[in-house]
Amino acid sequence: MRFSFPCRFLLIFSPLLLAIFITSQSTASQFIKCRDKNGNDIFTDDQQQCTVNGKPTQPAVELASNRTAASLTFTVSYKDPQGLIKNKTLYAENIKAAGKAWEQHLAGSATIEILVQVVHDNMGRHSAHSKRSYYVRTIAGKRIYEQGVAFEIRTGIDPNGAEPDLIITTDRKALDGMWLDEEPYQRLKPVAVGKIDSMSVFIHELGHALAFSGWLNINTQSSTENVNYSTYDNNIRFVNGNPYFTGPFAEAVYGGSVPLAFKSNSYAHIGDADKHRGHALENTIMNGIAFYYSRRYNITPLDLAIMHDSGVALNSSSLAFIKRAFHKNASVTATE
Ligand SMILES: [Ca+2]
Ligand SMILES: [Zn+2]
Repeated sequence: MRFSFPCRFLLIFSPLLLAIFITSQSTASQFIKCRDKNGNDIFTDDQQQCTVNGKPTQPAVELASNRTAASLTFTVSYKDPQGLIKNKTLYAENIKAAGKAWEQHLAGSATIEILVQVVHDNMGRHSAHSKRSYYVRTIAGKRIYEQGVAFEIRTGIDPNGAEPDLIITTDRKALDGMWLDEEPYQRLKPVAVGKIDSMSVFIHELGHALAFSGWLNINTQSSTENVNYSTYDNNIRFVNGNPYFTGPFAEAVYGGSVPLAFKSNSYAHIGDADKHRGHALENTIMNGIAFYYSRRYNITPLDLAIMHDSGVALNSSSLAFIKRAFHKNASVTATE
């Protein structure tokens, strides 16, 4: 691992570093799976269809994931009026390769439409989110929503048709700071000095669209409306004002509640730069501590455990991979 600058400098002053760590949020749509008045399972954004005589019908049984290896197709389109992405074919190939990196851990099948938009604020920022999120259940008055990309993969349902499922946002400075891998499936070429590895960026960003996203206000420790929560939010507890991920698989891998970013980044990241430098958390693809120049990051069991706890459908071999990483004292009885 090599740094161009002392890492503290990078962390605080490099917009490229901060860039990847900022995530935008999906829309909490009102799509609901319910039973209609004839008792048929339907999937609708029309609340009336889920109401009989003014009372909500019973929610339908949730669709189970089959745990076999996922079969995913990714399409990439661009909104880049100034033509700042020079090699669109290679850029798309990198995004698809990042999708495949997740695919090997997932179960289900879907075609995911990705829109890359280049904005002109020049913040040196990559971000990504599912365009929509879908209702899954209500727990103790909290309405829980799943990221749209995870929903489509898990269920095979495509409720939003031609609309993009996943939005990646970038800008000129972010593009300049990224080294685009010419062989993204192999990931063997040396990453340019002073640049951030494209595959690490895209795998990280797709992780936000799959699970690492939500609507918590870190100060009030609840969602803005105090009603809508993501499946990720639903696993978060605060201790002395700091957010921790408390899903059973994540805790089993880490050996306790997993600290999330607080000061250095959005809480949709693992670890905080203030406290977890040099820590194992720093190696996760979803870490909020630092992405160092010229370094490749990979999906770790902790990243996957958080995905699993957030309801993303992982396949059997990925679950086995997580379990092999369980802390030696961990005992998990949570359902898979
Ligand atoms: Ca779709
Ligand atoms: Zn991020």
